[in-house]
Amino acid sequence: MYGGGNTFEGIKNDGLAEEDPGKLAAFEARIARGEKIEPSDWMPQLYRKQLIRMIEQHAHSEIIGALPEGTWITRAPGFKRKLALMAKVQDEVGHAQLLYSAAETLGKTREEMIHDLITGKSKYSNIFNYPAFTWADACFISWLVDAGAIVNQLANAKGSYGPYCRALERICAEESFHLKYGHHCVIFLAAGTAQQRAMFQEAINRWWAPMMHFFGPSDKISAHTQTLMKWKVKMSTNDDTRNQFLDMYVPKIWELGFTVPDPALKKNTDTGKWSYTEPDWEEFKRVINGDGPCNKERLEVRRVAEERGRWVREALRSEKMAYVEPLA
Ligand code: BYC
Repeated sequence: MYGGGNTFEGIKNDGLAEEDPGKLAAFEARIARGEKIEPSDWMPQLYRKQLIRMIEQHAHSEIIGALPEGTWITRAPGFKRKLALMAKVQDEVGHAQLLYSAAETLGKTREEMIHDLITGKSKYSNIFNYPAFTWADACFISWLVDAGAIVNQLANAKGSYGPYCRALERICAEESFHLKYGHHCVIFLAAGTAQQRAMFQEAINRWWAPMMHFFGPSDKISAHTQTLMKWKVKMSTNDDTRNQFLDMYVPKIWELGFTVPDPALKKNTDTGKWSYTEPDWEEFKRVINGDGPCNKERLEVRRVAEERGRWVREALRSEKMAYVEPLA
């Protein structure tokens, strides 16, 4: 099992003994009936901490996830692609705002969350710590990383915490446009020259391992799955979500004539489950703990943005703002 990570000095999935047994039973009965838990409702401390950890990490992933694709806005091939990519990146940052607001309902301020991100205390998705070298890498993110995110988010939108579920519903609606955009970009490369096809194949080869890691460690070693599924925060285990992604997207990759860099990858028709080479969980741990190819660069961009934006935040908070005359 993982040590519990950096947030809250490591969340241990116990401590329920300190909760009022009657309140805990009533809370769990509500979840079993499929009711939504709202911010002012009673909830166990562990549920609150786990939700803050997960929603905050999700928000950070959106805001950091805007960076690898964002670097391609100025170099996107053609005006239409530039416009679409700019809108997509803007959406991703908007998703972070929705998620930060959902996490704030649980009592952690946005300032604390941003502080924990830029000081490396909080995690964010492994996959955004890899460089997008080519336009095909940006296309891989728009199609397949977004696809993976949708599989996860559609399931969790049916979960138990109202503000997170409502944010996920809105996010999924926008993500479905991103998916269409990403797929269109990939079809264009697939139907293009040998060089364009080779470029996308290289992108698959580079991104496959991080993509397999994206769904989280295997169920055998996942630290939080059991607790989160019991309380319907997570609606599918890491392995099941990974399997659903493989089921939906590997056939589409193969249909386009591309290959996946895993000789062991195949669907077992009797069980409906995919077999694959076990991902390298040591590499995953290194990357999520700050030692991936781009971790330092990604956090530095956010740190500088935070510093440069300080005057705007201060100006907005300033009392003088109240006296600005509206434009006629
Ligand atoms: N990356 O017990 P486990 C997007 C950590 S953005 C980094 O299985 P859990 C997009 C985990 O936090 C959407 N860390 O954890 C944006 C834990 O460490 P701590 C991204 C990971 O929570 C822009 C430890 O490993 N989606 O798509 O039960 C442009 C043990 O793991 C990862 C979300 O954020 C990872 N991949 O399950 C384009 C979804 N996986 O906290 C696209 C929301 C695990 O104890 N999150 N860890 O230190 C989730 O659904 C769940 O948190 C996870 C992990 C399935 C990711």
